[in-house]
Amino acid sequence: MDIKTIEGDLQARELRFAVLAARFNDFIVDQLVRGAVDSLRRHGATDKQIEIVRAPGAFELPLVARKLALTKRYDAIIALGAVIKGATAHFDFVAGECAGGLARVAHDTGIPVAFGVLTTDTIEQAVERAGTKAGNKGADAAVTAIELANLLRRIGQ
Ligand code: INI
Repeated sequence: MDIKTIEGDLQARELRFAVLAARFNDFIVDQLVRGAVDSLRRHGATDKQIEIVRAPGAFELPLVARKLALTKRYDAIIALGAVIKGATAHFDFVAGECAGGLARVAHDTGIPVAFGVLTTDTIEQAVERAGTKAGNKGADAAVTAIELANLLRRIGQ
């Protein structure tokens, strides 16, 4: 096919990342951070290219992500958290504000924000997505962040 295709590769050697993690449910979120950092390293990033930033909970991630994006220090932000339904009645508000807020930050600033926030019914489901049966969603979000950062660069060139 002779059609020009623009896509982002998975090379992280020249990119800077903020790994933005909620402290709430840290026994899960720490595994997402581990997966994200491991994935960035495997794709060529050194530790100097990665900064880990902690926020209180998933609800606060959009505010902190916006501040980080506006510094222009990062090519992408990887937002990590775990909102678990069984543990809270205000699940829908926390999860909804978190997802919508993070999307708005990306749209408003042009800095990619990868969504690595688990929203599950049970703790077991969260454990499955944090490095056990169902992979590691932090690692997945990191790969998305790399691809998006490279894609936006290429579109901008
Ligand atoms: N924050 C989370 O990251 N995950 C949760 O499951 C959660 N629950 O269950 O309530 C949660 N709540 C805290 C919230 O994110 C804010 O930090 C808090 O409401 C203060 O603004």
